[in-house]
Formats: sequence, structure tokens, C-alpha cells
Amino acid sequence: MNKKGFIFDLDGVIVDTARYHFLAWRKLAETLGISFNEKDNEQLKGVSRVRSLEKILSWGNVNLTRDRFDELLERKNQDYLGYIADMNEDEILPDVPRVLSYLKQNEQPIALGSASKNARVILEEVGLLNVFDAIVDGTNVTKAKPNPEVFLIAAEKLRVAPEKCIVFEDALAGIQAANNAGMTSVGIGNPTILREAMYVFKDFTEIPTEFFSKLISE
Ligand code: B16
Ligand code: MG
Repeated sequence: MNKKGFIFDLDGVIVDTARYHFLAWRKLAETLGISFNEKDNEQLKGVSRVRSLEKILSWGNVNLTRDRFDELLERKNQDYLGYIADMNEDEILPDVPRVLSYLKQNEQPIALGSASKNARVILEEVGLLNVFDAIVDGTNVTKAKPNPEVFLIAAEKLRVAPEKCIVFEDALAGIQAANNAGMTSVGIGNPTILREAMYVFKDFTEIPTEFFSKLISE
């Protein structure tokens, strides 16, 4: 069997936690008097927690002491953890289970490549922790997307060459990271935002099984 490496982002690809990140960041921005909408949030997708707060502060021209910065980061994460506390398998995005089981049946290695430090908690809650052959998350990387580090570590863990890996991403920074890693990039979401991806689908329900069988046999 021909083996490829299938690498999935978490937030916005496997589960819709992108919504909860948005709500937590908006709450924080409001307390600082900084306006924050869905369009602003788009620029935070796939971006680390620290970098996200730096961006929000720069949009509002706000400077903070190190202690206050750390306090706000912690507060955002506590709010976010509150939102995700009751997650269950119903929050797995449509057709993700179909895709994962097809890849499993075809003995394809599967990895998670996420910027989130909460990735394992979320996978556990939705019952997918044991599905992945490798998990690389925000606790394993030092360089944020669009740096390819997260996906290159995932490929290494799967023992698959980067050019044989396919990345599924909902963020432009993530698509750029996949391209920078020399991997096939598949955008999940808006084709205008994800225009740098090699393929884009609105969601997994739009991806026919033949797309995966073709990727495997190529
Ligand atoms: P956390 P992904 C990313 O996850 C999110 O897209 C991004 O919005 C978030 O700031 C980042 O994780 C860090 O998450 O605060 O949970 O460590 O899309 O790379 O799976
Ligand atoms: Mg994402």
C-alpha cells in the first residue's frame, strides 16, 4: 500500500473551536476598549496565543507591562477553557469521521498539526485522541505558522517525507506553513481567504472519497 502522511489542523478543521477563540478574544479586546470583529479574528487563526494578543494590542495601540500581558493571556485562556469545557463528539465538524475512517481503512498515517496548547484536551473531549498516529501541538513547537516547523515535526513523527504529506488547514498562515514545508496544501473554508492553497473545499462534505484515493495512489 502506497503511504502518504495526512496532517490535520485542529481548530476550524476537526472541530469548530475557532468560534470559541473568537468569543474569548472579543471579550478580552472589549475590556481593553479595542474593537474586534470576525474579520480581525481571521488574522488570528492558526496564530499562537502570545502572537494573537500582541496583534490585538498593536491594533488598539495599547502597551502593557509584561505582568499585565501575562495576566490577560491567562484570562483569555480561562475564558476559552470555559467555552470548550463541555465539548463532545457532536462538535466534530461534518464528515471528518468519514474521512478519518477512510484513511484508517487504507492504512494511511494520520497526524495532528496544531498551534494550540489545548489540543490534547479537545481531542480527548471529542473522543479522537487515539485516532492520530502522531500529535504535534503548541507545546511542541517554537516557531509559529507560517513557519513550517509544526508540519515538519509531524512528518518526521509519521516517518513520511514532507513532499508526501497533505495538510488540511482553515487558516492562511497554516496554508503558507504547509507550502513552506513543501507539502500539498488543502484549504478548508473560504477560497478567497485561502487562495494560496493548492486545493480549497468549503468543508469535508464537499470532498469526494476519490480525492483521497487519488492522493494516496499518486
Ligand atoms: P491555544 P490551530 C490555533 O489552533 C488557533 O487557530 C488559534 O486561533 C489559536 O490562537 C492557537 O491555536 C493557540 O491556541 O490558545 O489553545 O494554545 O488552528 O493551529 O489548531
Ligand atoms: Mg485552524
